[in-house]
Amino acid sequence: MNFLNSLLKRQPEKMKAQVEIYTWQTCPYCIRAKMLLQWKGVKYTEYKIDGNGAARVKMAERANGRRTVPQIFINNQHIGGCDDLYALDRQGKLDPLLMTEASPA
Ligand SMILES: N[C@@H](CCC(=O)N[C@@H](CS)C(=O)NCC(=O)O)C(=O)O
Repeated sequence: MNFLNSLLKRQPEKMKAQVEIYTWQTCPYCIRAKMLLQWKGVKYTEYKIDGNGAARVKMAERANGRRTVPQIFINNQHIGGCDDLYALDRQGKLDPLLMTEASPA
């Protein structure tokens, strides 16, 4: 497994950030975002907010007014949606964020 991970440039043991994602179950962008997190071996907290208007309002308050799903947070920092997550990854900025442990509250 370690050999495979190094071949695939995966470092799941280093993914220490606290990751949260707001989703709808059948939303393709949500599925795509979770696929990237799972591929990297990230543990995340998923808030399934299908049909829950109050939860969506709460999400939008945390997400600078953005109401689409998914909305993703790393160590309480708003990352944005699926496209934003993949863009960060392309720029090589996602792994360092995911490897940063949340500072104690
Ligand atoms: N560019 C966004 C697209 C997200 C998006 O369009 N999500 C849809 C669900 S699959 C949504 O929230 N639609 C509800 C709306 O636009 O109000 C992303 O990458 O996250």
